[in-house]
Amino acid sequence: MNLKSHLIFTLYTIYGILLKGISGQHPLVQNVTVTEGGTANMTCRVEYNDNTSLQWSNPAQQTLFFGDKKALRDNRIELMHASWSELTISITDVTLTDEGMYTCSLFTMPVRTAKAYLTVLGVPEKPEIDGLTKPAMEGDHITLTCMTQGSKPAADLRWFRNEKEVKGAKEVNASGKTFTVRSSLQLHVDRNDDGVAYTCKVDHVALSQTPQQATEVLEVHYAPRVQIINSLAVPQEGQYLKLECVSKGNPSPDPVMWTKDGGELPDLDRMIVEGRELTFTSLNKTDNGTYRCEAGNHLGTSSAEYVLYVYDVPTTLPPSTTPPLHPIPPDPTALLGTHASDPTVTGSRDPNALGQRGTDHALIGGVVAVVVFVTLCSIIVLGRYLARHKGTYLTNEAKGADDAPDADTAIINAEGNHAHAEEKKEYFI
Ligand SMILES: *[C@@H]1O[C@H](CO)[C@@H](O)[C@H](O)[C@H]1NC(C)=O
Ligand SMILES: *[C@@H]1O[C@H](CO)[C@@H](O)[C@H](O)[C@H]1NC(C)=O
Ligand SMILES: *[C@@H]1O[C@H](CO)[C@@H](O)[C@H](O)[C@H]1NC(C)=O
Ligand SMILES: *[C@@H]1O[C@H](CO)[C@@H](O)[C@H](O)[C@H]1NC(C)=O
Ligand SMILES: *[C@@H]1O[C@H](CO)[C@@H](O)[C@H](O)[C@H]1NC(C)=O
Ligand SMILES: CC(=O)N[C@H]1CO[C@H](CO)[C@@H](O)[C@@H]1O
Repeated sequence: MNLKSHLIFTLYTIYGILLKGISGQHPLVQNVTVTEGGTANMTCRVEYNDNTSLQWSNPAQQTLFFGDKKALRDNRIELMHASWSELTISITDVTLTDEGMYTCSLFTMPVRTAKAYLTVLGVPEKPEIDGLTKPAMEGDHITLTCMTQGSKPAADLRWFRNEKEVKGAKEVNASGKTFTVRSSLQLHVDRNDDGVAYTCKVDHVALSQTPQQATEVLEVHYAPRVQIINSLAVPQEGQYLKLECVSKGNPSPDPVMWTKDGGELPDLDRMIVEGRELTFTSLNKTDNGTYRCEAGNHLGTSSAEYVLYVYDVPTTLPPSTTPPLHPIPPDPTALLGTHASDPTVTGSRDPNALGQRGTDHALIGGVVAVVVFVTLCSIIVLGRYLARHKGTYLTNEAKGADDAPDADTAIINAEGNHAHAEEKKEYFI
């Protein structure tokens, strides 16, 4: 090591000691955040100290502690640690008024200070939900309002409909140092809201573990809705049939009422009404008709109808060749059933139940009838069309006819194209 480098090294060492001395003689503090009611530890440190005293003072410039000596009479403020290098005090049961800039001073010449800001978080109060009418009526418009006071900074409110978050409208209102937060939720009440829980949760830094929340369960009153459930898809003579009148309403509907074709039930020996059920112990052809059940509460009455047609037991039937006048598409369950009549012609309201042998005749007859009917219609339509256009049809064939496979389609195409038809009229007349 030569002289020059030795000199530089020595200079750096002296410079370093000087720097350390200056910075070490400076108090160091940190900002503190504490929840209302909690304890705040205010620490002031100094790295190098020639036994100079440290002091903490509050935002009002009152001295709290001078070294280990208490200066302000306040039971909440205590000394935690006092040494030449550190002065720590604690403030218990912190209130919002304790918030502010605290100063640590080191009494050198001149005095050096450091400032620490004490932030006090306001804990939001338990939220309250307002605006609920109990019970609510179906169709009502109601506004639920959730409110929490005392939060600092302003809390966030979130709404949940049965655990699923829904959006509310938030409004923040400052009151003193804290905030009053409101969130409202507009509902158009419907029967699906009956029994639904609406929860308002408070989100806030001061509530990291246990969020505050309030829950209200909606009770919705609505008029009943009635439906009849039948135990047989294709009721046959002699069978047992149960009709159940399923009604849902709130308040729960009064006992249901059964009628047949607008009058009383005719045969109470075989037709047994028990609660919501009407049972036929043994169906008879005379039982066919329209059965109606009615249920109501103070909000209204509703009814449902069931048309019963009692089919013959298939094997005992003479064959029938009369095709149905208005065939009704078969109940899908009828296809799965084992009963013998053809499901394509036997609807649940079809008054002409057919035996196995009658089916073939009916099918053939039906096909022939359809073919004849279609042919007749074609002729009539074609005839009318030709007559209207007085023979000019041959020279001005309808556009739609060009690519049609047959006359029927051609007519349908041409008829379906009204604009063309109008054009043609102008030409021909
Ligand atoms: C304050 O300091 C004391 C003693 O060091 C410690 O027990 C306590 O947990 C501290 N409180 C906070 C809020 O830091
Ligand atoms: C600080 O004070 C203590 C006694 O309280 C004394 O022993 C010590 O030498 C002093 N230090 C300085 C650097 O003055
Ligand atoms: C302490 O808080 C004050 C006031 O809020 C702020 O100006 C300062 O930057 C903060 N200091 C630190 C180290 O966070
Ligand atoms: C605070 O709330 C009151 C009603 O509670 C309202 O009249 C007032 O306008 C609100 N103030 C602000 C600043 O929103
Ligand atoms: C159906 O009722 C009529 C008249 O009540 C009765 O004569 C007939 O035997 C009954 N049929 C069956 C299958 O019970
Ligand atoms: C009461 C009622 O609707 N009776 C009908 C039962 O079915 C026959 C046809 O088989 C009808 O003629 C009845 O009117």
